[in-house]
Amino acid sequence: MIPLILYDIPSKLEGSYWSPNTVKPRQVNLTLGLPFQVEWVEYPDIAQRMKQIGARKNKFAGGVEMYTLPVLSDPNTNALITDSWEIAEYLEKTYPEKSIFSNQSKGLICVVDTAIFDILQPSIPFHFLRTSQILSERSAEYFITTKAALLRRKFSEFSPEGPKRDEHWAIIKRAMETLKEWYDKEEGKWLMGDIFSYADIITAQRLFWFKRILHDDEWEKITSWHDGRWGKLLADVEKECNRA
Ligand SMILES: N[C@@H](CCC(=O)N[C@@H](CS)C(=O)NCC(=O)O)C(=O)O
Repeated sequence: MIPLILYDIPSKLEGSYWSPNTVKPRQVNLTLGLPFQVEWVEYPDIAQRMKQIGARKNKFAGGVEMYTLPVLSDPNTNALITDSWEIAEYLEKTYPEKSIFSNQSKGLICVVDTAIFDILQPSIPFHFLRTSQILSERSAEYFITTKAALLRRKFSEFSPEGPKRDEHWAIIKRAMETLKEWYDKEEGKWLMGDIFSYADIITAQRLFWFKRILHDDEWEKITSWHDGRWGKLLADVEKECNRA
């Protein structure tokens, strides 16, 4: 089998990986035991590089279209796919040795994906602030400019220390309490009880993002909540993905 190519965004961190969207297909590739290599693309180069390889733009609510990563190229089938969800569906269908959408759970996992996004979204300016600090200088400049336009606020007002930052932390804490309630509904460590699924990869991608971008004491704060279950869940998902 020819290795797949996963297009990802680099950072200044050791190991480079940080992006919550590109980590999902990486974990699916690992789960399914597929060989893959990474092509790193800095933020300001994404559109040009994706045009070059013929990838399509991603579509967002409100009709906005833009080039985004992850993009996956599969030289075995000539498929070229934009968007982490579509990549997961493609990989499950094309390489069905192991299922990540067992028991026809695709619809429900899609709802989980949207719900996790929605409950954490109000704290996003804080995550944008921390993300800007781990990117290369070129990518950080692009990231700050585009996110300031998106949020319609100055970078210094993303998440200043004080009441605004406290509010962002309160949102993250409430979101993790909601996730705990969902996970506690079934016996077993996964959202579907004993069945590992793409839903766990979605939860883990958020935890992974937090771990990579937050300051050590901030990540420790999250791992101290709910008897340390979030650090453990991330480790469990990473272990499960690497079992292939
Ligand atoms: N729903 C998309 C979101 C992808 C996305 O927003 N990716 C970001 C990086 S994490 C991106 O490529 N942004 C390009 C830009 O801001 O120019 C997915 O899951 O693939």
